[in-house]
Amino acid sequence: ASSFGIEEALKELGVNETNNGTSTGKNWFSSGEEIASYSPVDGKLIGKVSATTKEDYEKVITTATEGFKEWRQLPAPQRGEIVRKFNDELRRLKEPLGKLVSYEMGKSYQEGLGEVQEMIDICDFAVGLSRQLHGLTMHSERPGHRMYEQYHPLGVVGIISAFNFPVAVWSWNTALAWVCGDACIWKGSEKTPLTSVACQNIAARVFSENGAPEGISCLITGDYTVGEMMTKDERVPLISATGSTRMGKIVAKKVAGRLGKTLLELGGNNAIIVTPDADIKNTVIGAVFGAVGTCGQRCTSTRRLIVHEDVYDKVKDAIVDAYQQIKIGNPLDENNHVGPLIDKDAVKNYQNALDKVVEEGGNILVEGGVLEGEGYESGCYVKPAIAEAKNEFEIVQHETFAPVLYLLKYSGDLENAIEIQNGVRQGLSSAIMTNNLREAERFLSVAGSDCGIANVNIGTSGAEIGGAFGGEKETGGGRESGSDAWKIYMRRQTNTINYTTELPLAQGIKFDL
Ligand code: UN1
Repeated sequence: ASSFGIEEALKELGVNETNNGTSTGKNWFSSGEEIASYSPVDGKLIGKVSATTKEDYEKVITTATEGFKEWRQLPAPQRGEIVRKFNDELRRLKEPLGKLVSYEMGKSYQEGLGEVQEMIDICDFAVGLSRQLHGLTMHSERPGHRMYEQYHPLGVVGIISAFNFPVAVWSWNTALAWVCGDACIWKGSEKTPLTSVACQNIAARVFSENGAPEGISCLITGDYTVGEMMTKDERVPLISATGSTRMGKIVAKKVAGRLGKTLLELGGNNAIIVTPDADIKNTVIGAVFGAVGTCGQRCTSTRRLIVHEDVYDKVKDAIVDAYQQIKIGNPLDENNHVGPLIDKDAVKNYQNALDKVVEEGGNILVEGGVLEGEGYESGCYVKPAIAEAKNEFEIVQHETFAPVLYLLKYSGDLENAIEIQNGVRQGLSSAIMTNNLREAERFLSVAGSDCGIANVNIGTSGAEIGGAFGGEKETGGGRESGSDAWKIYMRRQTNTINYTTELPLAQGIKFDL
């Protein structure tokens, strides 16, 4: 891997033997057992981190809570200025960080860079936002009264993120939460601990150089038991969690039990509808990138292609043909389109899905399989596969985090396609390929897609940061990133001020003493 500059990248990012959870400023050390990070690219050990113990966590939450009290006093535009400086560092370190993402997670280097670009973009967004944390003013029903609302910082935000976007999802949350005046505690995935350490190093350096209080950016490391320390902790008013629906249900219950807030970003089962009026060339690009990009491990990955019978064979042939061009291999090599799955468990899930779809009566169109031999030593490289299937198959109803695409046929009216598209428990992303305005508008209408994201003539993945990101149903209902997603990181307060010498009651109530 050294030929791709990994060693240099690690060095530049300050990732070394002793990579421990820290808080901004002080160089703390987690003291729990060691977690080793192996690259799915070549199976080699990249480094180790220590897990956060209960005692470590207590230190982190206390410092974050104290730090918050100071941070919230800093005017929001000044907090924005520190985020701007953090972003300067991201721009400077884009290549090494993108490389580490690629090496530790396995996505292509291009996608690693793209992920860091999302961090840069959300920070830019947050800097502007730091001057736009607006509330409304209302007209009071009483004379001589003024009524308005304001947004105050919320407190300590707990962020639980997944391996597949090991850095961007953190920044979607932190960049906004920081300008909103919150302190953040991040538990990244135990499958990608070193990218977390790299990000935390950058944040810690920028925060302490700019005189920010200790504890505004904290990193805790370990498995779900470490996440639980936050979900059950009343000192953490908001938990933002990205991951499986199974995880989300556990987190939601725990946090709701103490009436805390959650922002949940869970599984998807995203489909593209291809109508008789679709542009086939663009459909192929959108569908293939959506299905095989990031080796099918985006929550927005295209899992289902719902194709009208009139164009079914044409679309099928074009997609199958495109799959023959896909190059699978070391994701740091820019000639390859698809890298490895994250680990061998993911490979098992992938194989299980392919077995299952055949068992249920599906027809394999593009054969899958685990690659072996030179360059594939990690055992995590698989062939993207396509199966003709039915929407009601259990495996099709399930999100398999792997490059398995299900081809589904519809006939007659678009309504039938929309019914199939909505006929799953998840509701994250969706798309339609059509040049027919009526079809496009019906897909976006109240009777159309039930997802949080609905696109026309682009695929299901690769959302821009400017929009609110998230989905309905079992996807969890949360929205993060752009639009007004910032509001969840603040508490809203309604203020009514009486500047008269009387005290009139609302609703005209008389109360004479
Ligand atoms: C995720 O997979 O958790 O829309 C996030 C996309 C990316 C983000 C995916 N911008 O595909």
